[in-house]
Amino acid sequence: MTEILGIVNVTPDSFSDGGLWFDRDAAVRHAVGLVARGADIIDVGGESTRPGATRIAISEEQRRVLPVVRELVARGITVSIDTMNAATADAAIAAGASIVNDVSGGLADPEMDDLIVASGARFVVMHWRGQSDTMALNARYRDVVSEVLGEIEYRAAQLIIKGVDPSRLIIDPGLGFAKHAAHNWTLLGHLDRFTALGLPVLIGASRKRFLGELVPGSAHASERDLASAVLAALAAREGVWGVRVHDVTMTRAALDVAAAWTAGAEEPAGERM
Ligand code: PMM
Repeated sequence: MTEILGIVNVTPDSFSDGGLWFDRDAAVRHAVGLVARGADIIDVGGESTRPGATRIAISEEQRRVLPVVRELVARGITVSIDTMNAATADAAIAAGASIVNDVSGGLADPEMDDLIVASGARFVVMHWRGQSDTMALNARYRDVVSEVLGEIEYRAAQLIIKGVDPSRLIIDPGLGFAKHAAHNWTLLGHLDRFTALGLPVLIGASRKRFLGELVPGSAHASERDLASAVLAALAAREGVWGVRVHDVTMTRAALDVAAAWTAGAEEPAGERM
């Protein structure tokens, strides 16, 4: 079954849900609700990565996320920490987080690799070409699939050489990060190249701008949930390990349909009820 990572952004400015879960208790309540609706993992982030976002102090990031991580772990929830800072990842792991979801794949903080080697946590190697203020300039590719794949493989190999067991790695093409809509669709159309690497693949497409460009009348991010759920189902059929989403209810239904379809395909065609 495809894992659902439910997003909890403890930020005042994320592009789709900024400010909604900024208060600690509201963030915890929201996360518990996501688990009740079918999330397998909660991805907690304290810093917005939307295009043009300004970076915040590490102390402020930790003030936002650590109490939420602690509270969720105490309730038996599997937590992933969405951070580019090794110090925050370290503190979150100490608080019980079991996955570090670094949108820079370890490139933003030179301390991140060593922390991951030492920590035993799982690590998301997302494709990234620079902070959000330079992202648009870096969206240049001759062959987007081969370049994104090659850059991810290079990062994964560096981590493995340093001592990270491959079973701890998850890869992510980083939709929307230094990618225009056409790049995202080309990457999704060639997901088999990513799954063929043999590492679990995570897809984060939920509510992103390229879905808004496709679906008329979805100027507001929350109007992109149906498109996000359909995309999750198609990605699941391609064999991805997980999807990172805002609307867990719709995603759960979409993934259940995809799983039933896959099970149907495994039945002998001539079977009579
Ligand atoms: N996208 C965002 C944040 N974190 N993590 C992973 N692994 N993959 C993504 O695509 C990704 C991410 C930006 O979206 P948000 O502002 O809705 O959290």
